[in-house]
Amino acid sequence: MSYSSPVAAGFMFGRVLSRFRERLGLAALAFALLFVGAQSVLAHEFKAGDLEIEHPWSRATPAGAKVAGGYFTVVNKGGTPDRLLSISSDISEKAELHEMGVKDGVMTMRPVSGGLEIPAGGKVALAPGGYHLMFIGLKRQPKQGEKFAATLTFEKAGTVNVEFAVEGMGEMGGMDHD
Ligand SMILES: [Cu+2]
Repeated sequence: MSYSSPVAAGFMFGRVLSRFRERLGLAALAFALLFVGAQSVLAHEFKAGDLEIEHPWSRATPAGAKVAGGYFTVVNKGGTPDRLLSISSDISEKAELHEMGVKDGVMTMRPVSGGLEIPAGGKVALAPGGYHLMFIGLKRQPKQGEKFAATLTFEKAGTVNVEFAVEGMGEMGGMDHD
């Protein structure tokens, strides 16, 4: 079979696409879009200078919750260390970098002062149970499936606009902070 014109090719493509959609459903279509779109649906990353910020994500929060966590991995491909200095987002009054640890047998969180170093050629993961961002004073509840914008400021790489993908509440979704 050959396509004699772009119009015919487009028509055939449309036919194939609609049949494909019928047979495999929307989930498969979303997966197919991974290979078409510039930015993927499931994984996403942001670049600034030598830094790559991989898959920023947050959790949906129960109604009335005042805080939400923020997580991602920063990869430093450069030859000098950098430092995450500050975070801001329209979703909350303020955002802090926190560290989780055990003090006197009790899990505690405390703000990290002086920023978080991203070693040269290394990476740092912000994840539940360790370093994380805290969006404090939520202006609304982040909903599962949406993305919200935030700005990260690094000492050398400067300011990076990222989007946090909101995932389900999960086991630790209701954790409290002071
Ligand atoms: Cu915290």
